[in-house]
Amino acid sequence: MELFKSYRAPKDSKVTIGGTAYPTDEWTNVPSSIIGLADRKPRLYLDSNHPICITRKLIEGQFGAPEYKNHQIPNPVVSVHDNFDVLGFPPDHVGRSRTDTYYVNKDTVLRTHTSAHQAQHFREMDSDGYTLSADVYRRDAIDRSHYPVFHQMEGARLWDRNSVPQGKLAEAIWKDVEALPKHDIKVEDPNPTFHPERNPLQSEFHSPEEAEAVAAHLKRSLEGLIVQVMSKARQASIEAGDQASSDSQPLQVRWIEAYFPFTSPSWEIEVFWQGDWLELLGCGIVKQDLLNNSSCTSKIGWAWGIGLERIAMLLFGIPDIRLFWSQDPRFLSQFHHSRINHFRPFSKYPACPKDVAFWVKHPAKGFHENDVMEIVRDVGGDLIEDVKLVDEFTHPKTGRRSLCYRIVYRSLERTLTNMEINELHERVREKLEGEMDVELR
Ligand code: FA5
Ligand code: MG
Repeated sequence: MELFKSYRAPKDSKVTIGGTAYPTDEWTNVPSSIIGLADRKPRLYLDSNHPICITRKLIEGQFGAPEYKNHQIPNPVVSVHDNFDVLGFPPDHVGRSRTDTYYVNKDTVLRTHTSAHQAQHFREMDSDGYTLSADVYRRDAIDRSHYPVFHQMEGARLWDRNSVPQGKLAEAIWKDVEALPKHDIKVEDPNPTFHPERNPLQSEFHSPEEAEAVAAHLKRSLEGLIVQVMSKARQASIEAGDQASSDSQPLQVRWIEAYFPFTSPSWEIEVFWQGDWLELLGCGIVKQDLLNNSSCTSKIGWAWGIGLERIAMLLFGIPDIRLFWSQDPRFLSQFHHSRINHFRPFSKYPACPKDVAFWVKHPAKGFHENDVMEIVRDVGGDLIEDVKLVDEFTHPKTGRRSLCYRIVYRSLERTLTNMEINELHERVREKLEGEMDVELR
């Protein structure tokens, strides 16, 4: 894997993504490394022998015709309006900040989620439901399950009040719930379907019975998917002769309450994986305002957004999200369309942790951890496995804050030399000092 080159578009210039040139301005913060990934062909989710594509097709199989239409949307450049405004993100929502989102310019971003296409698809929908898959972009933490470019699939299912006799909507939805396949895994779900403060019913628009029915359909549909994923993953690990994992405890799955500006109530599903809870998806009952503004006034329904890498990691036993971008034949040659098999690690090369500590010079000016992440990623690219805050203190006299980050360098493909790690680390240090308001210690 090639090292990311650090580059920021100069003001009054243009940036080209997918062959289209966009004017830049003081909002622009898309580095060329990210544009390189956006332009990679074939796109991972359209490359039939790639685990991301195999995963997409598996999920599409669970949410397929005729009930659902399956779409893919290759161009990642969307308006701020579609990514945030239409979905009801408040003006001060953190998701909008330049520390979290890649801006092409003031009005245009690399989509941060597939929900950016919801309103348009509601407007144009000619089936009961749809899925749409795409690459999405976020300035985010760096670890085994987070990457600045990843893939999501959005799903939605609506019911039309006008297609059933008055007052019979909940009953009609329950009929559809009953028609879904049943399963026997235990899913922890300790919370009520809605809660007045934590997870409100849209009582202005939906009766409790209607919301219960939609929620039941949403949860049963997604649990069906998880059961399918778990059984395929298990079978793959048995075929690989991985006795430890095939004998092991059943995967633990739980529902937790969540918040999204465009659904209420909302939830997330987590599974216990590699010793920790891993979030797979977010979902909820679509805000009626959004439907009303998208020519769906008489409809009610649910939506979800799944992280495809997270599902693929479970399915194929892939331990590190960076692997999906590997061009190494030892990775790519292991996967074949419509086959779920367990990943055979080619080798675990040694990790090299290095710390960097600094004073934040003017805390009031705003310090954001994602800027640290971006600088580290810019210098080290896929040679960075993990970045974590390991120490933090405030000087008792001066009141200054000191932070220490541990950067774990590790290649997925070879052993790194001390010299090259030292060189990378030195460049990280220089860039932190040059570009952020910090003083190295
Ligand atoms: C969303 O993006 C919502 N749009 C999901 C949604 C859709 C909610 C429709 C309601 C209705 P969230 O930020 O939680 O939610 O991301 C969804 C999933 O993307 C996560 O559960 C996770 O599986 C995956 N994900 C998020 N960030 C990353 C990342 N940096 N790397 C890899 N996967 C990620
Ligand atoms: Mg989430």
